[in-house]
Amino acid sequence: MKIERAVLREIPLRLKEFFEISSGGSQDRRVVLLTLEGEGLEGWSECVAAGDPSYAYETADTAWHVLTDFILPSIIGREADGPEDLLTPVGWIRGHGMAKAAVEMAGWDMAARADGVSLSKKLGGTRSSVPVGVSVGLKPTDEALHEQVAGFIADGYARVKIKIKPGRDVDMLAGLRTRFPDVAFMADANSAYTLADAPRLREMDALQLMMIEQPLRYDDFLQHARLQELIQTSVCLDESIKSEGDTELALELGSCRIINIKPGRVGGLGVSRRIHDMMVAAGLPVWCGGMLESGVGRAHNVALASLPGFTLPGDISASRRYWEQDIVSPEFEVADGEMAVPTGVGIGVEVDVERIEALTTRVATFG
Ligand code: OSB
Ligand code: MG
Repeated sequence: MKIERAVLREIPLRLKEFFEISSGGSQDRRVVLLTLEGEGLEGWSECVAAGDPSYAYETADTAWHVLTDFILPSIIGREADGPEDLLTPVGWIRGHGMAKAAVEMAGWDMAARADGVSLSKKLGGTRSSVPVGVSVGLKPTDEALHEQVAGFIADGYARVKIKIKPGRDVDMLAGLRTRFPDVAFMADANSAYTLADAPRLREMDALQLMMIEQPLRYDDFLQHARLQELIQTSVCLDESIKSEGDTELALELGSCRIINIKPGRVGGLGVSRRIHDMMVAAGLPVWCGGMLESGVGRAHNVALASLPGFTLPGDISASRRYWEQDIVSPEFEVADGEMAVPTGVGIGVEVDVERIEALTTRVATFG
């Protein structure tokens, strides 16, 4: 495959409501979209870096910088072996996986279109619909939380993830468990605890949570392994897993029993698939996380989640959970806890280019 032209755009997209997690929050998303063109084909992707470095060190601005100053100028006009090989000329760049993933993922969309197949099929997906859950941000009161959770249960989500932090944890979760005895709940701490909190985290064992996600430091493996020995609830790693090497380390140490795979966080769909394969070989489940994506990033996530090892519901919610109006059509919907995997070529949804152009706050073109 050969990239003849690349267009990077940023658009503001306002979430329906403020989304708060222990490490920060946002309502106004800065969505960075990449279009690659070549050989009569195009490919779309979304860079998932947030506006601030609270979840990861990358931001919309660092990704813009690394993409426009280093990556995009280096990949134009070269014959590449496939999506992952697109990044070979910039193999010297350390980190910046979200910026790199944008290129690789647009490359996968292009490669699927070149073959005339869906991205799901191109990746080896085996499911025509995937189980999906919803992630609920921190709320100031239990009343507000219960009301939102009740709404999502009515929408049919297969599990509900609750953001927690010290002071909004065991009692809050116990209240939910009492009110909704049969709902599949899990908790996500976004690194809000230390190993000294193990006794508190162990109290959650009584609440039948599917897992607790990233309780300890964003870059820690050893302490997570120690915690996993002290609690019954499965630990799931999110922030800590940025590569295959991290996965190997987590498996070797026993830092978790589940991994939340986000293609942006690990540097692309190729790495995502290999982490999936490693986990399947270890007999452990994975699921696809989310970064409050627009429909473009969501399409990639749904395709990835159609691989056989993604047995747990993903953070892949309906477009209308996030946006008044998505930038793809048809919008993504949830029915009976499942989301249909698009069957059209490539990402399988139509990108609303006109609306994107009208919203664009900055653009950079290469080639
Ligand atoms: O920790 O999984 C997380 C959103 C932004 C940053 C980090 C996380 C999240 C979510 C939302 O939990 C998942 C989604 O619905 O996209
Ligand atoms: Mg998380």
